[in-house]
Amino acid sequence: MIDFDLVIRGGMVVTAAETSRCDVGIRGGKVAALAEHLPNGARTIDAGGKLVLPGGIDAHCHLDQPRAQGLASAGAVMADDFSSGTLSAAFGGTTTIIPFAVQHRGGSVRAAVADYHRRAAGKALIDYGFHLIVSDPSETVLREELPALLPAGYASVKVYMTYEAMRISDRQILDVLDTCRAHGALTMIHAENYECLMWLTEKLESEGKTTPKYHAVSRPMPLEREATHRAAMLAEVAQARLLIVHVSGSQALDEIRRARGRGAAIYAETCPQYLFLSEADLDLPDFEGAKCMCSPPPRDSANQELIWRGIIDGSFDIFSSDHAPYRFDALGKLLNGRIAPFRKVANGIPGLETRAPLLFSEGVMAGRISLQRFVELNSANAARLYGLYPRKGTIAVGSDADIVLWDPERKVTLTNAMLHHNVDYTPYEGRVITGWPVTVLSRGEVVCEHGELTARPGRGQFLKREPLRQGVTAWT
Ligand code: DUC
Ligand code: ZN
Ligand code: ZN
Repeated sequence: MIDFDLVIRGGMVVTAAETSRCDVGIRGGKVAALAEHLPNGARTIDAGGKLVLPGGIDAHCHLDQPRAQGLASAGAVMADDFSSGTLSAAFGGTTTIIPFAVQHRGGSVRAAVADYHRRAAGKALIDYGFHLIVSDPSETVLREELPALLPAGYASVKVYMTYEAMRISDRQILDVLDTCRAHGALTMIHAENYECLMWLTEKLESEGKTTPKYHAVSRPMPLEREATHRAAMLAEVAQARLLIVHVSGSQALDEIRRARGRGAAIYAETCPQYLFLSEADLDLPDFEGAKCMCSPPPRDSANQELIWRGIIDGSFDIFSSDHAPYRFDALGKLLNGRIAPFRKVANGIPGLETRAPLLFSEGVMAGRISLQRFVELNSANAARLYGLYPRKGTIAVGSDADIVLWDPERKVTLTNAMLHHNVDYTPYEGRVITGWPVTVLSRGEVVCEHGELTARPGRGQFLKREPLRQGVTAWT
């Protein structure tokens, strides 16, 4: 007879493959048994009426990145570190995060990784990995640092086509793609045409059009479309896999579909802001529009519908928050005052805790997507693409017991007061959603339950992520 530390009894267990009513037995932090009826464990949780889901994976979020100019932050301070960020993620049903270790120009990637380990250690409540942001792909980075880091647990690299201090040239993107391909790592790209958006920004400024709503005007869909097309072309030339992050609308998605039609291994991510916010939100009075400023910007309702279509039809692989925690205060969005031109306002919105509940409510409960598709987008695909599967992203014997008991009927009015991040607003204030994570387990330990923190902050572990097997270049 197996002794279980914990048994989850009588819930509806959902994975990306199937839904079945069964008990889950947990031992040593791992799923040890799945069966119609298991004996009680040291503790037994009644999951009657609940969904038993794999913990969410937020594969794109920013935490504790230092202040710097020429970035999305425009010099503002990030309000969330690994304590508040992982607390907030957990209360929203997310049990793994993959934020970034950022190489600044002239700096070393290895040193950036060491720095972010220090930032996370002793603070994270849940498990975490790091993507590498490469802003300076020097010979040392390409020939020494990345070849050492990519196989050592950091199997993904993000590059930028925009932001003065981050962007790299097409030729440099090819170098990164080629290096990632050689080591089975995935390249991620921020696709917006920098020259074009700067030209538009300067033109708008010369006309005195500088309020937050013009942020969207300065970054229209065609410049995201062009950059997406160019990024896909570069991946085809390098014969490498590429993930386009934060896709905001139909024209970029069309480019991705076209590239896939040619056989290119292009993956796509979108975020809640492109489903639930629009450019009209940037025009809120009293500079409140700055709260919804992110890049690429939210689009119109027609694009929201087309992003939903991509969620429904399988075009999107990943659903992330792009959590970028800037408060609506003098160190955050208001760093340069309430009359600051949009280019001096930090880009990004908070969303670690609301990401999965929003997708569940408006996706599953609104009848747009199945539970299987929800699990794919919420966790399984991120685990597969970023080298964590099947340790994370599913409920199977041998997997980490990262499990969320989800009440599908619970009605919740989102307010910033109920959230656990350190940002002083949520763009979703007052939105009523259906379904909420009530009990969250990380490696078999209940970390929060019915709104209470039940585990020790700092227990989160660094996750070494596996590169893709050599020779496998296409779809997972
Ligand atoms: N855009 C980014 O590229 N990063 C962080 C937030 C944002 O809006
Ligand atoms: Zn980005
Ligand atoms: Zn981002």
